Parts: sequence; structure tokens; C-alpha cells
Amino acid sequence: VVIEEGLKQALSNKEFEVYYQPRLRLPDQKLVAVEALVRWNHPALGQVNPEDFVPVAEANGSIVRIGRWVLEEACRRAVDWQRDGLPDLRVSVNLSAVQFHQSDIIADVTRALEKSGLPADRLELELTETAVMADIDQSAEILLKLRELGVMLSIDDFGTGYSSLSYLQRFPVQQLKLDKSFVHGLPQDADAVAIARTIINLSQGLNREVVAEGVENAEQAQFLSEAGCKEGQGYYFSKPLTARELSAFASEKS
Ligand code: G
Ligand code: G
Ligand code: MN
Ligand code: NA
Repeated sequence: VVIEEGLKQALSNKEFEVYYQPRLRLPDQKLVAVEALVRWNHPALGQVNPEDFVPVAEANGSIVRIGRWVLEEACRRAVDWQRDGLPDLRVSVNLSAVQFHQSDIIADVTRALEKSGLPADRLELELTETAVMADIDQSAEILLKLRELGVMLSIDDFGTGYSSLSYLQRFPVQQLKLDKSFVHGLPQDADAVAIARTIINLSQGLNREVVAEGVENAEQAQFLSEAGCKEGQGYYFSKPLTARELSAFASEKS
């Protein structure tokens, strides 16, 4: 109830903040992209994680306006960094299933790109496997329109959802984000190794790139790189950073 009530004022009170987690190219560890991760600085509760408020915001519909704000904020920030002389970074934004299926996401993305002036190919959108599987025909149609705008598309938490691989061919997505639960067991756990290799090989066969999530140590980064995974993110490289911290990180790592 506290969360539900608080969400009503959160946007107008400017209580949301976007953090950015660096994503690096694995062979040379250059910064290539950032994932936008929203945080809610609640006046009484302190920082509330998306796990705790996104489901509530999805249930009462406020995720549509919150998601629109995150999208515009992330695009604007990417343009600021470019103006500040940072190398060209792609910015990746998580979309909720509700935003994807029940709002005019095409209009929101178009508007965010126009308002910020960010080139479309510098924006990525992350959809979970569950979100796209919920209505395959509608998903395919929306994804195609987003692709026509020129944005990049990723399937997030890949491997954890309803794993029908045939739908992948129907979706114009460029990337699969290998879920951190599989990265966690690398390189010791035989099952994790088998799953990671299978997903990397599958994606190469389908001409998709794999981004590893939750990379926490050098052994995992090396294993993934040797297995053919081109990009990774995780605490080994950096935790999610404020916009200001990201600028400093980018000046060192690119
Ligand atoms: O660090 P982390 O706690 O930010 O993220 C937890 C979960 O919240 C992840 O599954 C992530 O995809 C999701 N999440 C983070 N930011 C956003 C956002 O802006 N919109 C949506 N829909 N989900 C987000
Ligand atoms: O579901 P999604 O992939 O969008 O969520 C990213 C989540 O993973 C965020 O909550 C982020 O804080 C968290 N995260 C980022 N790097 C790591 C990591 O190296 N290990 C773990 N356990 N979590 C991570
Ligand atoms: Mn994500
Ligand atoms: Na993920």
C-alpha cells in the first residue's frame, strides 16, 4: 500500500533516478554500451529496487508513464555524454511487458528519439522472453515496427522463460542476453557450461549476438570470450553507476 500510494507522486516529485551499468566488449574490455536501470529514491523508504515496485506499477498501469520517463531520460543522457566528448555508447532500456503490449510503444520510442536527437541505432530495447512469448503475433508485429525505426532489440533473461526456440526466427532481434543464473556456475559447473555453450552456438547459428549478464570474475569473462560471446556486463566490470560516475568510468575504459 505504501508503494502503491507513493508511486502516484513519484514521477512529479522527481524521485526516480536512472543508473547505468557498463557493458564491455569481451576480448578487449572496451566500453560499448550501458544498460539503464531505474531506481526509486523514496522519501521514507530510501532506495526501492525495481523488483519491489515494477510489479506494483505494472498492476496499476503507472509503469507506462514511468517507462516513458526512463526511455526519455536514458536517450537524453546518451546525447549529453556524446556532447561531453565520450565515445559513442549504445544505451539499452528495459521494457515491461505491459509497456510493450498495452501502450503505444512505437509512439513513445519515436518521441524519445526525436526529443533527444539520439540516432536510433544507438538505442537498444530489452524485452524479456516472457513478454514476447505472451502474444507471439502481436510481439512480432511490434518488434518489426521498432526495427523499422532503426533501434536494436534484445531478449533479456534469455534461457529462463518458456523456451520455444522456433519463435526466435520470427523475431527481428539482434541480441540475446544470457541470464546471470547460467553465468553464475561458469566455468566449474558442467550444466552451466553446457547451457552457456548451447545458447552461444544457437545464437551464432541464427546470426544473433550474445551478451552475458552477471559476469562476476575473470574466469567467467575468459570462458565466455573463448566460447564466442562478444559482450558482457556484471560486477566484475562495474556495478550500475550514476550518470556522473558513468562519465568517469567511460573516460578510462574506452
Ligand atoms: O539492478 P536491478 O535491481 O536494477 O534490476 C532488477 C530488475 O528490474 C531487472 O529485471 C531489470 O530488468 C528491471 N528493471 C530495471 N530498470 C527497469 C526499467 O526501467 N523498466 C523495467 N520495466 N524494468 C526495469
Ligand atoms: O533482468 P535484468 O538483466 O535487466 O537485470 C539486471 C540486474 O542484474 C540488475 O538488478 C543488476 O543490478 C543486476 N546485476 C548486474 N550485474 C550483476 C552481477 O554481476 N551479479 C549479480 N548477481 N547481479 C548483477
Ligand atoms: Mn535487462
Ligand atoms: Na537479464
